[in-house]
Order: sequence, then C-alpha cells, then structure tokens
Amino acid sequence: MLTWRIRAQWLVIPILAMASSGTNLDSGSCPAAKTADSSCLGGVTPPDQARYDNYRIYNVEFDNEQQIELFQKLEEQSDSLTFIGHAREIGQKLSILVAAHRVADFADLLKTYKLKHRVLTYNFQEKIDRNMSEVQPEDIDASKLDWQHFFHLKTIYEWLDKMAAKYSQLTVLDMGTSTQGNPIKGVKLVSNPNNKAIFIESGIHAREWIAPATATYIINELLTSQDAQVQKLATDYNWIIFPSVNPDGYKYTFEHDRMWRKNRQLFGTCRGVDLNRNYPDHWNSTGSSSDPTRYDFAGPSAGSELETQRLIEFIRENVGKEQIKTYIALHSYSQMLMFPYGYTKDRVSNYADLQEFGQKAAAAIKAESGRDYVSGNLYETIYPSSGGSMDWAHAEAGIPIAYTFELRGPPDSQDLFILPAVEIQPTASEAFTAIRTIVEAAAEKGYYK
Ligand SMILES: *[C@@H]1O[C@H](CO)[C@@H](O)[C@H](O)[C@H]1NC(C)=O
Ligand SMILES: CC(=O)N[C@H]1CO[C@H](CO)[C@@H](O)[C@@H]1O
Ligand SMILES: [Zn+2]
Repeated sequence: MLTWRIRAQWLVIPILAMASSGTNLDSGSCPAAKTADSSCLGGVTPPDQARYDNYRIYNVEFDNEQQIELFQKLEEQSDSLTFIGHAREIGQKLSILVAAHRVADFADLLKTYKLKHRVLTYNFQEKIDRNMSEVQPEDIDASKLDWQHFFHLKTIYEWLDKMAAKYSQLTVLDMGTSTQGNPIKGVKLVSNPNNKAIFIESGIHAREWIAPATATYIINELLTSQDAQVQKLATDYNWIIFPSVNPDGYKYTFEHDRMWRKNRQLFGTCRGVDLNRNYPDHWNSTGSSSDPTRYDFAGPSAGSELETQRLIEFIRENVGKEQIKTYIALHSYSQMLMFPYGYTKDRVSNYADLQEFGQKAAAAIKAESGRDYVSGNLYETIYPSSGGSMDWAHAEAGIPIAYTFELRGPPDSQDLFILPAVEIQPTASEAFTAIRTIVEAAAEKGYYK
C-alpha cells in the first residue's frame, strides 16, 4: 500500500515542481523526496515495481498442428510473452499476456498464421492499479481482516494469532521458515483428538491471491458460522489450514511484481522454483521446465526447496498422528475441481469415487452461485504437470481424498489472477461448499471410518 501512495505522489510532484518557477529539477537536491533512497527523479524515486502498461491479454484458439508447433516454439523463445498454460492440442484456447513492445509482431503472427483470437484486455496495468486499491495497508489492525479486501502476509499471520487467542480449539502452527526466512504459519482446529483431519494448503503460487483469502474465510466459517451443518463439520473433523505455503512469493507480489508465481530462490541471474512442480513424485517428467527463468521451473532436483521440504516433513510427521484423510490445494483461476494424477492420465485406484465427489461438488457450486466448475483428473482437465503437491500427498503420503481447486475466474478470464475483491466472498463460499460436499460424500463412502 505504501508503494501505491508513493506512486500517486510521484504523479503529483513533478506537476507542482514545474508550477513553482524557482525549482530546478536538475539541482540534485530533492526536497520533496520521502523515500529512504537518496537518488531522485523529479523529487521522488519511483518504486522498484514491475509494470504492465499496455500489455495485452490475447486468447487464441488452435485449429491445426502447425499453429500449435509455432506457439510451442514461441513460448520457448520469448520471455516477453507470458503463456498461461502451454500450446498442446487442436481446439484448445490459451491466454497469453503480451508485452507492449511485442504487440505489433504478435498481432502480425496471428494474422499470418490465421489464428482465431480475441483481445481480452488492452492494458493489463490498469487492472493491477485499480485493484491495488482493494489491498488494505500492511499495518492495519488484524481484527479488521475481512473478505472484501486483500491482505498482506503480516496481517494474515496476526489474524491467525488473534483467532487462536480467542478460540481455545484453535492453535497456531509453524512449519518452519521459508527460503528468505519468513515463517510458514497455519492453524489447527481440533474439537476431538480422535477426529480424522482435513488439510488445506493454499498460496503455493504467489499471485493467486484468492487462495489465501479463501483459506482465512474457511477458518472463520469453521469458528463462527451459525449454520448447524458447518458447526457439525467443525466438530466432526479436525482442520489443518496453511493460508500461504509460499510466503516469500506472496510478499513479493505485494511489494514488487503482482504477477510473480514461484518462490524467491536465487539461480544466478534469475529467481524462483515453481513449488508445485518441485515435489518428489515423478518429478520433472512432464509439464514443467528445467529452465530457472521459466514460470514452471521444477527446481534443480526433486524436493530441492525449503518450502517443499517443510510441507513434506509436516505431512510425514502428522499424516498418521492426526489421521489426515483429505488434502485440498487451493489455486486460481479456471474454475476446476481436480484430483490426481497430474503427471499421467493413468487412473488412481479410487478414480470413480473422486470423480463422483468432484461432480457432486461442482453441482453444489452451480446450485449456490450459478458458476460452472468442471471436475476431473488434473492431467486431462487442465494440463499435464508433474511434481505437484497433490500427486505427492496422494501417492507418497497415502492421503486418499486429494484435490486441487482452481477457483474463479473462468478459463478465459480477462483479469487472470487479479480477481476483483467483490468476488472474494462468493468465491471463498463456493470453495467451502465444494469442500463440504466432498467431505460429506466421502464420509458416506466410509473414507473417515
Ligand atoms: C529434467 O528433464 C529434462 C527433460 O527430460 C532433462 O533434460 C533435464 O536434465 C532434467 N533435469 C534434471 C535436473 O534431471
Ligand atoms: C481486474 C479488475 O480491474 N477487477 C476489479 C478491480 O476492482 C474494481 C472495483 O471493485 C472492479 O470493478 C474490477 O472489476
Ligand atoms: Zn496455481
């Protein structure tokens, strides 16, 4: 929020400076500068922030193999084009964020190769700016946390502490520190030590802000809802919820680059491992990159990252002790409820059950909000990817019910990961409805006996 204020000031100050005739912009003294940095530019140093002015989002559709090959090459070649997914098959629709300086030749390419397409957004920065006004300041009192705004990591963590102080059945957990030394904090809600537990992981991808917001919503509902069905879920099961398992990345999206996805591990000239490609289960076999500059970099080796190791250790230590029978990973966007595997289309042993629960959950969302969510295994529903936490949790940790949710918006969203704050509450509510539906359906089938 601080950076937002500085930017607003930055627009105003040069105008004031020009209006007062005595001011020499080249004098080297910067009386109006309020930043700690001593260098200056017309009075105030601009923040070190990625900007996406005049970046466009294109949604393209592939008609033939030549177009697919072309776009696969294009993704390899250019870091000025951010692919949201990879070119794979005829009929597929793909969103691509195109840097301003590439708009002309990208448009030419579409024309030359006759690709069907739509421009979803002409200036992505506008969306980021507008929605930065929906972020509460970092130093806000954590008791003001709500589901009409987005919140910094610090506020979320303070809120967990406050809730634990208020509700005796809630304890704060700490998995340990991240690469950059931030704690990975969560909570455990225990009504009865003999209950089976549900584990919720969120925020593994930094820019998917709706995921941590949904996690806090669920914690709050479980503690405060007057709905008898919700109260029953809170007392029949124990809940372990970590709102941000990639705290370094989450902080970075608030301070420097709204579109950051990975952790912040350094690799020479660039940073970041996609933590959801780093788990030691068929690691680096499909749908991940070996290149550290890529958004889906799998890391130098399986389980190389501290954040990955923390979660693995936590699950290993607690899966038996806490009887964790359900694992939910929260992501955005695309509106999908997916189960293993991500690395292969081979079916898990309880495929039919997971398919059935997923379909019931999608129907429950449809009834609640009218939104369309699709359900299926991850490999076939979104795209093949290996090293994901869900595959690991199911195959290696033996957790039978495992899902990855892609929350709002729709697959051709114009906002990508910048979900308007007015949608936090309904999105979180429908996600919770899906979880409830899955848990109740799994209970009927005897998964929690
Ligand atoms: C990951 O897979 C790619 C493609 O098969 C391979 O070239 C690369 O060496 C692998 N990386 C590691 C660290 O094994
Ligand atoms: C992407 C975007 O701009 N989303 C929203 C930002 O916030 C305003 C105000 O709530 C919404 O109207 C936008 O749709
Ligand atoms: Zn994600």
